[in-house]
Amino acid sequence: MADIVWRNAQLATLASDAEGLGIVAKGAIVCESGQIVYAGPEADMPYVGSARVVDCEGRLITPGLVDCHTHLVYGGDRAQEFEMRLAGASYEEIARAGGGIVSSVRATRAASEADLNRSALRRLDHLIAEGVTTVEIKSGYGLDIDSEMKCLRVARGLAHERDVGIVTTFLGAHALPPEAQGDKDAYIARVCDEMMPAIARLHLADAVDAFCEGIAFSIAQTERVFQRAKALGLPVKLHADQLSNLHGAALAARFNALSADHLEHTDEAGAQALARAGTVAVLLPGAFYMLRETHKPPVEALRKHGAYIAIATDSNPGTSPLTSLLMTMNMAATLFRLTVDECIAGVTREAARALGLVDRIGTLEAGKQCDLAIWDVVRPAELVYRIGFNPLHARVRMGR
Ligand code: DI6
Ligand code: FE
Repeated sequence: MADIVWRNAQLATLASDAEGLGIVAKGAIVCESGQIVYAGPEADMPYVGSARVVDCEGRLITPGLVDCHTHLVYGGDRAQEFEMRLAGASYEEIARAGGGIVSSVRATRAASEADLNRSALRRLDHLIAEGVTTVEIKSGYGLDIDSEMKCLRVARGLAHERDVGIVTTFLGAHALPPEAQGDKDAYIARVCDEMMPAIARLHLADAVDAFCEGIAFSIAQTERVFQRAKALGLPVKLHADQLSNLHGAALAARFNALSADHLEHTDEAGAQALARAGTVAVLLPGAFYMLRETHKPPVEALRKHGAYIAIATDSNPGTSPLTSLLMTMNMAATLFRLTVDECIAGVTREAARALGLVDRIGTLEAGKQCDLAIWDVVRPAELVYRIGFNPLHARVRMGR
């Protein structure tokens, strides 16, 4: 028996077989036990008996938003480093001088689980206030086994305090911790042989990520991480080609990664490899903006080869202190020239795909979890066009 119905709404269903956003001008959604059982024209709605009926008064309903790439759990902040960057220092210079990611590692190690929970909740609440119903959260500011586990436990724990889906990713291969004294290979061995198996055993991570970059880890080191993840049955994803083209996108495709993220320096062959593998290209305009990067991801090539494109906040203390997916859509449109449809698909269906969850969330279709964002807008473009304005009317997760 249906328990709740939203009627008199404009739907952006994002249904895979539909054109563009899959708009239904006068639509209804029927929910039963937290699942969508009908999403389509109100005129064709099935009999709903005594279900509660909500009149949406013409508002737009999209799938609940999905932020598929964040580093939400960390200690401290990097406002001081931001000031140094404003004074002329580059991100790479700061990283090489022992600042950057490593300064967040010090603060994260020093923080208690309660501290980390409190600071992450404040950021999570900003996302939720804009209609986000699922968030991916990476570790990667602990970089030793206890601190990485601490961050993953905090991330998982957020789902008990807020009505939100949390997906966790182990990013032990994010940076070299100070105690490794420059020995990247030895550290990667610890990531693969100690940290990852222990984290897998406790089911603390749903996937494994790495930062493949000159200032981080090489292609060969990333391959070792990926091979171990595959052996443990964990899907992989990659921070690829953000600052230079190490051909990380092609590597991610070779391992059938869920996603390859950043991609500012990816070439056409990399874009084609992603498309062929079905690996989602996750664009992160917040980091592009914050670093005043000028080399853009190969959007035309991704389109030409038919790659899936998602966008995410990359919320992190260094390169993207951003907790707004609405702002991220605006940035993706203005900076990368994504269309409105690409932006909205990028924070719903394609972001769900990047998490391996597109069979459960990300569209308004029968059989999907009933996660909705109901917006006080007339045109879907308004979600992308405004800057710093939140038109969310209501947020529904699992039918509530
Ligand atoms: N790429 C990024 O943009 C973040 N991590 C990564 O691998 C930056 C993380 C930081 O600077 O704290
Ligand atoms: Fe990131």
